[in-house]
Amino acid sequence: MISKKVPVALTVAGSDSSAGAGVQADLKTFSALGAYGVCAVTCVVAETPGKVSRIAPVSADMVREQIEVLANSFSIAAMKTGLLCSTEIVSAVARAVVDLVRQIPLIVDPVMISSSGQQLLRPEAIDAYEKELFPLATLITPNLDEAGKLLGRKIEDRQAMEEAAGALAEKYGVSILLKGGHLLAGDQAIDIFFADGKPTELSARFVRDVTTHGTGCTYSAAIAAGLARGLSLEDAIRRAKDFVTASIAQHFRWTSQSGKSIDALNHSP
Ligand code: PXL
Repeated sequence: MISKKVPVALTVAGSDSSAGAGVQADLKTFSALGAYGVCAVTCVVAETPGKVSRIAPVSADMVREQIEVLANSFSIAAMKTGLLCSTEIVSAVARAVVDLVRQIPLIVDPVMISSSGQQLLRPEAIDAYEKELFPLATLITPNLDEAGKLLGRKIEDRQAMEEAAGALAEKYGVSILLKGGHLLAGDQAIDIFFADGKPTELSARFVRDVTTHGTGCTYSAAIAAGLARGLSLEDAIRRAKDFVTASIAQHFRWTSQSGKSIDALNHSP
């Protein structure tokens, strides 16, 4: 037995059958970064990289019970949410974590659409996010599409990113990590971390010609792992960005039955 106390991190997210995103990505990331991962599954997604076939939600009561039994037993050091699927599940998660967030940091990754363009979150659930879950978050990690949806405008350049991150931080009263991803031109993947009234730019080499999914899941899980290990929020974000960049750069690649290429993140880069 290893007597060292390993911090426990909780993910509340969907199951991705192809294991690049969702709880599978989160648990692998937690392990790679020295945290013991536990999970509450919100929905089961039948998919392969690039194609979501079907999404089946778990009952909101079952989601609540998973969180409750875990929180009653483990000493959870950090938690994150990923795909929450429906209004009922967003509300159930908010109710289940409302007392926990007094002591445990919560990263909310507001997953709405898959990288392949498939709607993952029911659009009417955005309201419950805004009213019930965002106020409980330590950090919200939208990509440009999600931030655009929350603000009702397109975010098309670096300046607009900074303004959007500030507007979201003001609107929800929490820190924001706005992920620029591939949408900005150039050879850098730029994110804006907006906290305490000021923006900080994080940049990493943009890895080209890789079509992986689950980078957002992996990023927020890596941040949660860093917080679980006692890092400050900014240090956790910086290390998480390095981890995601390495996971993409060292991706796996196979050829599918139909001759197409399949890429997946490497969660142990
Ligand atoms: O990458 C977004 C995402 C999040 N969570 C689950 C998913 C996906 C993408 O397909 O399946 C469970």
